[in-house]
Amino acid sequence: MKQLRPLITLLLVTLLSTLLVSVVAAAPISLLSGKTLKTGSSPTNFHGETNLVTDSDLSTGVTLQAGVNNTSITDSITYHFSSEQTIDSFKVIIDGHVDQRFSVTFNDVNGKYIAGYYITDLVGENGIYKLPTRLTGVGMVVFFNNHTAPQHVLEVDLYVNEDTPTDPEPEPEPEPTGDNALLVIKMISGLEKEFDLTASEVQDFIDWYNDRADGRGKETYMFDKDFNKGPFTSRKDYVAFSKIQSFEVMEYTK
Ligand SMILES: [Ca+2]
Repeated sequence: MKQLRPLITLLLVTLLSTLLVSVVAAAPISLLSGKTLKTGSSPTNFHGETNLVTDSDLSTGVTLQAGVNNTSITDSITYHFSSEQTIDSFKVIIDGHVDQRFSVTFNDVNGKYIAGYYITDLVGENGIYKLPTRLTGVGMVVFFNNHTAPQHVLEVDLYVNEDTPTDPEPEPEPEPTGDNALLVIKMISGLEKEFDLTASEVQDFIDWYNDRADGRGKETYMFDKDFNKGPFTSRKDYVAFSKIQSFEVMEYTK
């Protein structure tokens, strides 16, 4: 049993990650819920309307006759969108469905065929079928009974995954991320001072500046220049807060 524990832990971790991923993954948005769909013999010949297949009630539905080429037979349900849609999955729940043929066809706004699927060719889960590929530019959907006997359709729907990420909050103050940065300080006198610094040195300066702006810290900031020292052991440059007009940080990676 002892040897099993790491395996069980691994399984638990995997399960938890899967759960987390499904929670984080965007929820599909229903495109047909509550909509009124048209019933008829074809996508252009209608006999009536129904909202019994979009009422989220599994005790209500519409019976579609066996699909035939006859304008008086109701064997399909159609919905026209007023604008182009993107579809990732669909729902078809048929009373007592086992493997009877039933198709879902997607056309564009002009009625041109985009793609069509038999629900028996897709793997469904609780009546939801994921499309093999995302469909775009969909203007119309047709649910059709391809079986040789009537089928009672309880619910249909189309879904698009909400996966447009929201814009991240802009950083209140950009933090230096490059390895090195050129800090250019413009003094009130018009003089510009340039310092070639590491990211953490720039951060030190920004921290000092922000503190100083809040009335904390020293009036002057000291830069220890380790470049262009010449004959001197060190060169220090002092910058007074009250003399700074503005400063700019230009990051670069060496
Ligand atoms: Ca229903």
